[in-house]
Amino acid sequence: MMQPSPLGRRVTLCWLVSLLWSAVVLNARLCAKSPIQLTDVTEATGIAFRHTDGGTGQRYIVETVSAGLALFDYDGDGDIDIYFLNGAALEAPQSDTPPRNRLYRNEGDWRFTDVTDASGLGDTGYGLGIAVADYDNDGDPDVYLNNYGVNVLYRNNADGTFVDVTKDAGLGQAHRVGAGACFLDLDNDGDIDVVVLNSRREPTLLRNDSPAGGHWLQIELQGDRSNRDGIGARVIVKAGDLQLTDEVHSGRGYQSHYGTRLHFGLGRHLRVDWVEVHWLGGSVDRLKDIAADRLIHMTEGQAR
Ligand SMILES: [Ca+2]
Ligand SMILES: [Ca+2]
Ligand SMILES: [Ca+2]
Ligand SMILES: [Ca+2]
Repeated sequence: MMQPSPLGRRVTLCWLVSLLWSAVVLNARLCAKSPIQLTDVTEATGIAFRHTDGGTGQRYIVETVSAGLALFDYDGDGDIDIYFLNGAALEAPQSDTPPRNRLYRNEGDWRFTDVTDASGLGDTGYGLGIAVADYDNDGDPDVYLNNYGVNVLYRNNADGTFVDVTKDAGLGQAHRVGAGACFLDLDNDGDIDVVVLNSRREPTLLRNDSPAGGHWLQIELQGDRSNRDGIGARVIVKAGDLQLTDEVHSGRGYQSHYGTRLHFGLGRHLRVDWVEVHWLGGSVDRLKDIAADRLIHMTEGQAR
C-alpha cells in the first residue's frame, strides 16, 4: 500500500486545522449574534418543587407523561404566580406525607415563596391537567384540576386561600384518567364552562348553569409588530377597587390550548375604568371606560 507523502500529510493537516478554525469562528459568530440568551436561575428562585410520578417502575402511561402547570396571579398583586401539579403513589399505600401540588407566590425579582399550606391548594390527587379561570365571575381566578382519579374544583376566596367546592358544584367524577382540561365560554353567555379529555373514553363537557353572578369582560388581542395572536402580552384590567392581571399564552394546562381569549370576572362592576395591554417589545395600549359583559378586540397600536 502506498504511504502518503510528507507534503500530502501537511496538506491534510492544514485542511483539518482550517476546517476546525472555521467551525470555531462560525460558532463564535452565531453565539455573538444569537438574540436569545437563557440563564438557569432555578436554584436562586426558591422553587424546590420536585415532581413525583408514582414510582412503580412499571412505566404506566401516567408515570411517563409528567403533568401540566399553571401561571396565574392567584392573589391579585399583579405578579404571575406558579402552580405545579404533582403525581401520587400508584400502588404503594399513601405515606403520612403524600406528594402534593405546590403553589409558589411570585415575590418579584425572580424570587418565589411556597404558599401551598397557606393557600389550601395542596391537592394530593394524581395531577395531570389544570385549567384556571374565574368561573363565578367574582373577580378572582379559580382552579380546576384534572386528575387521574377524582377531579377537583377550587374556588378562590379572594384572600390568598382556596376552598374545595367539588361536591357543591356537582363534580368529582371518579376513576377516570383525565389529562387536558379547558376553561372557556363555550356558549358565549359570559360564564366559563369546562371541557375535559378523558383517556380511552368520551370527554366530559360541563356547562356552567350557575345563577347569574358577577359581571365580566372578555378580551381578544391582535398583534401587529409583536405577533398576530398577542402571545406574551400582559393585560391589566382596572374596575374600581378591582385590578386584574393575566397573560396571553400559546398553550394552557396539560397539552391543551383553547384559544387566546382572556376572561375577567368583574364582580359588581358594570364598567371597566381601563384596560392596558403590554405587548412583547414594550409598547402599551390603553382603552378607557368600557361597558362590562361583552367581548372586546384590541389591536396593537390601536390606543396609544
Ligand atoms: Ca401574584
Ligand atoms: Ca372566582
Ligand atoms: Ca358559558
Ligand atoms: Ca352558562
